[in-house]
Amino acid sequence: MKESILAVRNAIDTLDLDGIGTIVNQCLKEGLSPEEIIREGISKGLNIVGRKFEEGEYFLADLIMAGEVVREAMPILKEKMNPGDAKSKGKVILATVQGDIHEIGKNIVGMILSANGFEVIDLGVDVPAEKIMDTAKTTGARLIGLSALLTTMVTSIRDVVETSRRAGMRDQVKIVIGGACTTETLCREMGADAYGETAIDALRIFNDYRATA
Ligand code: B12
Repeated sequence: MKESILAVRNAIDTLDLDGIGTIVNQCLKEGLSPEEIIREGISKGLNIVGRKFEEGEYFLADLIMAGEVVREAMPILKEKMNPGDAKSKGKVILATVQGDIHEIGKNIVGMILSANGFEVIDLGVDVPAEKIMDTAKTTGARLIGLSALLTTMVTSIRDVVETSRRAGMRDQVKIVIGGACTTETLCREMGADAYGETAIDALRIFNDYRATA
C-alpha cells in the first residue's frame, strides 16, 4: 500500500483536520484516482475510527471530528471527478433514511453518480418517506438511492417502499439501498429492489436500471 494512502487513513484516524488537504493533494499528484483515495484511504480510515468508537477509545465528539476531516477532503476529490458538461443519464434521488444522520457514504455515492452523468437530487439526511415520494412525483425521478447506517433505523427503508406503494408508484420507481448496516437479505426483507455494497456498485446498478428503463 502506498505511503500517501496510509497517510490518508492516518489523518482520519488521528482527526487531522489541518493535514488532510495536503495529504489528499499529494495522493492525486502521485496519480491515485479519487475513487482509490475514497476506497482505500477515507473509508478504511473511518472504519478504524468506528472500531475505536465501538471499543470505547473514541467518543461521539471524535466521530463528529472524523466527519469534519472527511468533509475537508471531499471538495478536492469532487473537483477531480467532475465530468464538466456530460449529458444527463437521468435523475436519481438520494437520501439518508429517516432517523439517520450519516451522510458521508451518501455524499460519495452522489459524487460518483454525478461524475458519471446522473443528475443527483440530494435530499440530505433524516429524510421522511413522504418527502422522497413527493420529490419523485414533482421531479419525475424514478431512481431512488437510500443510505442507512443505523441498524435501529432500517425500517425507514420499508416506509419508503410502502409510501411508494400507497402513492401507486411502486412499479414505476427503483429503490436501491446501501450503507454500512445494509445487506442483500435486508433488501429483500424491506421490499427494496437492489442492494449495493459500495458507491461503485451504486453506479453499476443505476446504469443497469437506466439501460432497461
Ligand atoms: C462518522 C460517523 C458518524 C458521524 C457522521 C458524520 C457525517 N457527517 O456523516 C456522526 C458523529 C454524526 C455519527 C453519529 C452517530 N453514530 Co456514527 N459513525 C460514523 C462512522 C465512524 C463512519 C461512517 C461513515 O461515514 N463511513 C464511511 C462511508 C464511506 O461508508 P458508508 O456510509 O457505509 O458508505 C459506503 C457504502 O456503504 C456505500 N453506500 C452508502 N450509501 C449508499 C447508498 C446506496 C444506494 C448504495 C448503493 C451504496 C451506498 O457507498 C459508500 C462508499 O463506498 C461509523 C463507523 C463505520 N465504520 O461505519 C459510525 C457508526 C455508523 N455510527 C454508529 C452510531 C451508533 C452512531 C450514533 C447513534 C452515536 C450516538 N451514540 O449518538 C449517532 C447516530 C446519530 C443518528 N441519528 O444518525 C454505529 C452504528 C451501529 C449500528 N449498526 O447501528 C457505527 C457503525 C459505529 C460503531 N461501530 O458503533 N456517526
